[in-house]
Amino acid sequence: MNLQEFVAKKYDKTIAACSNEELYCALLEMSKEASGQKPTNDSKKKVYYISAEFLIGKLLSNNLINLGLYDDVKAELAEAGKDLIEIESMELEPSLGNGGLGRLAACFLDSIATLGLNGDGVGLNYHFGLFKQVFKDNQQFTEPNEWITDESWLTPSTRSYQVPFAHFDLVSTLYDIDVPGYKTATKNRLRLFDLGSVDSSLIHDGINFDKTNILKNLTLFLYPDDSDRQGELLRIFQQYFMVSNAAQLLIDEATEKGSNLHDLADYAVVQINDTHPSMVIPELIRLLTERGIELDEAIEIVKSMTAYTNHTILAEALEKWPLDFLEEVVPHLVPIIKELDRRIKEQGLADSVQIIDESGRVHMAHMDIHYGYSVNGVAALHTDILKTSELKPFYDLYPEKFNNKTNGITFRRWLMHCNSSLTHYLDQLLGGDYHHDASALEEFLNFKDDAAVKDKLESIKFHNKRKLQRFLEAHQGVTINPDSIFDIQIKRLHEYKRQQMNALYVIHKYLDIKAGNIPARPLTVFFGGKAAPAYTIAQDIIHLILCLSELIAKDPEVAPHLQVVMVENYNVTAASFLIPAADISEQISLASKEASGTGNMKFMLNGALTLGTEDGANVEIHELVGDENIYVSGKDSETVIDLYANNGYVSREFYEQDAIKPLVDFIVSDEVVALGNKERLERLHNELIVKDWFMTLLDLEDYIKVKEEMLADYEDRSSWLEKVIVNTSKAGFFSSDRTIAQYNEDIWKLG
Ligand code: 26Q
Repeated sequence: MNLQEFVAKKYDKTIAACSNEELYCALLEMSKEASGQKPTNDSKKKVYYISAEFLIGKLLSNNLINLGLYDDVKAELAEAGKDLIEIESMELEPSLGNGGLGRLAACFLDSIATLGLNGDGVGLNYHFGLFKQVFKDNQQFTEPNEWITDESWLTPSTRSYQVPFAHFDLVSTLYDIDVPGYKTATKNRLRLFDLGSVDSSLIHDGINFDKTNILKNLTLFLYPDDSDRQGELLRIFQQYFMVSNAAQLLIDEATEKGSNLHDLADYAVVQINDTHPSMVIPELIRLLTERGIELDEAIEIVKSMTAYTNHTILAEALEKWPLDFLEEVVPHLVPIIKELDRRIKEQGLADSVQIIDESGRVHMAHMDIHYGYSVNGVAALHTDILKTSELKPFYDLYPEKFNNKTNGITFRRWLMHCNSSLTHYLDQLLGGDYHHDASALEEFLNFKDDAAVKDKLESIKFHNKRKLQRFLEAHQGVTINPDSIFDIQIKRLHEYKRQQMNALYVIHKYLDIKAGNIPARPLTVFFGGKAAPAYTIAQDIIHLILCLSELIAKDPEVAPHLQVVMVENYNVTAASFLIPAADISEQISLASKEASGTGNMKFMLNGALTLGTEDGANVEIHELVGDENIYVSGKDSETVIDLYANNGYVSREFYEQDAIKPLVDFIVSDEVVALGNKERLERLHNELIVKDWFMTLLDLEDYIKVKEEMLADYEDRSSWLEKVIVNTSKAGFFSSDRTIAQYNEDIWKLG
């Protein structure tokens, strides 16, 4: 059935007579019907990708692309004078993730489905997801993001489980979201568990709510990635609810297929996405013993079917739950966790590898490593650091468990959907092989000296800048200059990601222009990202960026040459407009701290050049494109790790240097303070001078130098575009299809 027939049946109207909202609902229903007709994969063994986050983004266009309906629908709409982009803007974005880890899970589902593997995502259906960010008085405020509407991608299922807690049992409901692979015969699913009694009237003043009323609050919100100790009990409730449901689901599905539970590992493998789902290990052991399996055997079964992915080396992000908390929420897991710990203690191993430490805290990652069969990092450098430093004692014990799986991104969303102009052009030049086999993009290298191709790439980039211009006008009423260089840093606000270093560059540029050095071409510096509400310094960095943005916009001497835009409520939708428009991709984390990064891969694919440190997957980008086609600055990870080990970094020594002091002091200058909150600016200023834990001032001078070189190089358009071609050609390695093929080959071993 084509769209016209579908609309005639649903509304008794022509496409032209429908509102955009009606067309959105019709397309949603049409896609759900099309994926509903596909069978699920029924092969014996299945992977359960359990994750607290799935940052899936809007689904309409991607599902249409994957179902092979996109081009026809677009043509039908165009014929009726309708625009798919406008219809798509009716869809609300589910914000079921904080950032990289959640977005990775979404890319992985697309690739698992596209490769025809048997696997589902399992998580929670947060009614309001992550908070919505709004700016007022140059500061961040938070509001609930209501994304679930009457017509949605969620399909209620009849599955339901009883989940025991200390003082009550809860009964879950389950919603499925279909994940159609790219032109595949079968479909996969995202299974989101929920609780019927959740009640949004609990929310007051922004995103505050009664943290104690579990029956009403359990799946209201996703926790922001922060170090806020408040609400930890609720997080344990959420995590256990998620994993108990997942464990019961996988046992049921395996049993339905004929498992006698002794052979459960032949039917199911669990990928534990960071430590948030780690309680699945004791929960599976509990459920197996409850079903008559001896403890020793249950432990062995679970050991052979659980695999753990580490996404961070920041010590403060590694979860350690106090035993008291677990006693309060899930007392029935505590004896199992203690037994798992006892078996390790019995071996007389070092303190550093114990599950329960001397303060009675349960180290979730340690439990995963001892009682799972695989531990992986998410980029080559990250896995090396895990082996040689952060998890070294574990690597010494179990070298065979450790493996690297460099992250990837789905090209369906991050090229074909967000950059249709470039996609069509690549199709013309290379044919469509790369849609299925990303390594075929290398053929694009043949055009690196072709002037006509470079002209076309220039015009595609300009077109994408215009699209971003329209989006930002509509989204937050900001006007940008599409003839300027677009320099973009979009990611969660975190000190280690060093948005503050980029802000110090902006100050440098501002002062330089004030001193009469007019740049060859205007520069627009974009930032986007949310700061966890409890993360004060991250809020202060946003405040500085917003103040600089206002200061520059109001200065007629500087505004024609420099603009700073902080995109409000940065999310997957905003990313899909920003990335295709970028010239410069800012990836400037302190070396050793960014496990991988995945935005870096999206920018490279879409023809932006990386300005980065030797960190995470930047290292692999560097290796692939070569020195000529990337801009690297800053100290390397070995130097940084040594500095930490020897307490060798003293930020004040750098602050005192002539080139740095005026930039840092500008944060508390009269002109900035006049636009902002003195307390915030002074706190940030002081932090940089007396602490600067992530060594901003160490790398600042080199960063400014390399960025200036990069801007100068931009003026040689032919040579710049040659670098662009190399970057896009080499991006094939970062397809999540490759990553998932490796997970399957080395870890899951699905038939
Ligand atoms: C922990 C405790 C309490 C509340 C929240 C959290 C929490 C929530 C989310 C801790 C961490 C996260 C998310 C981490 C994350 O997104 N890590 C990123 O994972 C990407 C995919 O592997 C990498 O590319 C990034 O480098 C890494 O930062």
